[in-house]
Amino acid sequence: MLRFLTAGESHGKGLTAIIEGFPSNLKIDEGYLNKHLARRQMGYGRGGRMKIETDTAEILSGIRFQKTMGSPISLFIKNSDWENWKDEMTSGIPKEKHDKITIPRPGHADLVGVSKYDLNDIRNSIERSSARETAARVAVGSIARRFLEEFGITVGSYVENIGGIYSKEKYSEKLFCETSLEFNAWNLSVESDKSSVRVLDKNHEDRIVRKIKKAKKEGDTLGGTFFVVVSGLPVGLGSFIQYDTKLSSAIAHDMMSINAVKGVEIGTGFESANNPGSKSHDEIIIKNEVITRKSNRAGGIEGGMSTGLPIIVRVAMKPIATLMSPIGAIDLSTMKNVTSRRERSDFTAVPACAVIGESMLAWTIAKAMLDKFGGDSMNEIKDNYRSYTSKLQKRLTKNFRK
Ligand code: EPS
Repeated sequence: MLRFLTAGESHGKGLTAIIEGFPSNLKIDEGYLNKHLARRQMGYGRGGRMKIETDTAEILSGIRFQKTMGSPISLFIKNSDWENWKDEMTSGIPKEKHDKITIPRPGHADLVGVSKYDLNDIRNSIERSSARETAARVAVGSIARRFLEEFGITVGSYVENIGGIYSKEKYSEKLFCETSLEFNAWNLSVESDKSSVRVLDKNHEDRIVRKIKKAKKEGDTLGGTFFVVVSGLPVGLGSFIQYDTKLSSAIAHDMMSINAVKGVEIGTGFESANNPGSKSHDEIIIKNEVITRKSNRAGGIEGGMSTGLPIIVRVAMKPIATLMSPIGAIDLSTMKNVTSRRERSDFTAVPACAVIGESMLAWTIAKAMLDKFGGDSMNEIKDNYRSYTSKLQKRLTKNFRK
């Protein structure tokens, strides 16, 4: 069983992750993790924190001579900002007296957090609920991504809209027509990595940057939507047997676990709810002697299982809850109406969220791969994978021959 835990506060010493269940002999090094950590830090519209941090993962255990050993992998990402927070965040007794935070930000974990955990300072709720934790997830997801590469499976993303600004090009329509087995999802990221807001065309980028500049001036924040795609999959990851074995439920679960994510859609999801069946489903065809589909509106999932075509996930992120022009809240120390507190934050983090989405999708798929082809070493898993995939269509033909 593949699993991970993270620990760490936004302004504490750093973030830790422990991952268990990866097979032995997977090639990986810190450089690979750091490349993806740097991608998470990019994006026009981020706040001051990203200028302080250069996220790098230190491998503490589980990897020797750039190969996994099968033992738990532990990682550490230092918070450079800790230097400025040593007293405020000490686990001991602080030297100075600190003011408590008493005004919760609407839309953040502040109010429910202090209520639930019986806390007397909102700082204690802010720290762990901060999206800083997603740096650890990207490091974890990068190991999953490296594992998937061994099977020709790649993950990529691009931003569809920020603050309601969409491209004039209909990239998603092209995606839903994409049925080539050679399609490589990472190429989406090769393109979107070139853009300061992870979009696929310059005109779109310019319009979004203008919109973010306006939001900054007004002290406001912006959300948006992005696509995460994974390609090169075998047929039959996940299963239709139980509610919690469907790959689609695992994807929705893992995507919804990302801070500020409020919606997830697979394939043409909500649009298909408006269309008749004849315009929603993908005709089954045989192309170059291989069973495939004429289109991919299902977004690579039928019956909760992978069809082998790219899995297409669309994710909605709400605007960041910390506003420079605050909205109404209450002060818990007086129980009076006030405007909410300012705290350093991002104006938009949709581009970063797309990279986090890639990392979580890589994790979901790696887990499903290990469920299906599980073994203790890479060689064992590769043998299982080859034995299943090489005979799949032959078995189908034999089973149904009249
Ligand atoms: C983040 C670090 C945080 C925020 C952001 C994400 O740093 P700080 O709170 O010191 O500015 O920039 O977190 C949030 C938007 C949030 O609401 O918690 C990071 O490393 O991604």
